[in-house]
Amino acid sequence: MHPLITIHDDTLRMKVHTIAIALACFAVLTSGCTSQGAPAAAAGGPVDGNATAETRALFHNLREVAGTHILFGHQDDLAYGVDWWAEDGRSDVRDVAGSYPAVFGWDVGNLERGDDANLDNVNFDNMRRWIVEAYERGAVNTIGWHMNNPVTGQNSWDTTRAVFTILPGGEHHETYRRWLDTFADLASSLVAHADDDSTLVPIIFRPYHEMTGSWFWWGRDHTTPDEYRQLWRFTVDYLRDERGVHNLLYAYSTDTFRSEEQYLEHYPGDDYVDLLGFDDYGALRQDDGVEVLGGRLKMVVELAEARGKIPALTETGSETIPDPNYWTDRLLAAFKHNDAASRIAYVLIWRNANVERDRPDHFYAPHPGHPSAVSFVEFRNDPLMMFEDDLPDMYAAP
Ligand code: BMA
Repeated sequence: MHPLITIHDDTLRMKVHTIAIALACFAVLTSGCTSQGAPAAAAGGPVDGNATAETRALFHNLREVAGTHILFGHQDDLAYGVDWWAEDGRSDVRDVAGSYPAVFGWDVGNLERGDDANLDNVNFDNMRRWIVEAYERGAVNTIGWHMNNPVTGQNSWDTTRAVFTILPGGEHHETYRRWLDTFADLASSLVAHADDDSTLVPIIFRPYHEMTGSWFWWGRDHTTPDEYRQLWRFTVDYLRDERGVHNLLYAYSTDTFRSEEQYLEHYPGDDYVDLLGFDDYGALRQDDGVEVLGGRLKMVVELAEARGKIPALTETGSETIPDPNYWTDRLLAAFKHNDAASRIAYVLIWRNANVERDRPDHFYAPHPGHPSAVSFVEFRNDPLMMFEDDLPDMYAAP
């Protein structure tokens, strides 16, 4: 839990608030304040000072939950499983554990091309519907973007240098704005409770992930940290201030790293990031993986807590889960390796590719009959872990 100073006197509280805003504004005089007077992040809120009430509540509730529980997440959970495709209500995780995940991961790669479906063939209309349904059941949604290379039009693994071309003044900057428009339109179309008190679904937006690796065009060897930071800040400013999208939390998500310095090398600043995460598929393959992952989790949790941000393990998993005790003896053991490690807000397990339509042997969560199902149920029942059925109201103001 995060220690909070509680001020009970309302007048005093206002004064403290005003002084805090004045100090925060002074500190960022060059970068500007939000229309509410302070950079929202400096005032302890999300980077968007005009975030919707539900988005703000999600930010605070994720920070609050981190420390007692870890939400379990799964990529594309509602879209397909190892042996089914687009069956409404279906989920490999629920089939095995009796509850949906608490966090649903999605990817909008190919949205920028105007396609009907993403790079893994998930239809965008279905995706919108599933995101809204998950929210209405109380769960959390996060969206990543395997964006095509804006120079070549090839996929995100085409590492032709491109970041500098989409910055303001760059050759493909206008194209980039149009690409962001496709995302702004999607985020603004996620309307829940449409018949009644309609609200926009809050989304944890996780662009340009795994930049400490070099497999994507925005990766370490294909851009400078400074260009990366400029791209990030432009993206936030454009979506928030020009397009008026206010249902996003912004997640900075590296791949593996060896030090705090390396973790923060591309960090665009506290005013531009709500969540500090990392993707790690490598650690638990090593013999000392529990310690290695436990150590990285501790580093990110401490960095996030020092900044008032949300820590998370934004992607992980073991392809085909060869170790039947993976969930308890590896993953849960890493979360329990040290006190700090257990204070991440969520973990997201990668997707269960459909065997017939997509890729065989590319699944990361169990499906019925898988040898790790017993360990998964034990993991699901551990008091540290939260699935959808265990969630408190993540969208109520704390
Ligand atoms: C990768 C793999 C690919 C997939 C991509 C985007 O890790 O799962 O098959 O296309 O993510 O989801």
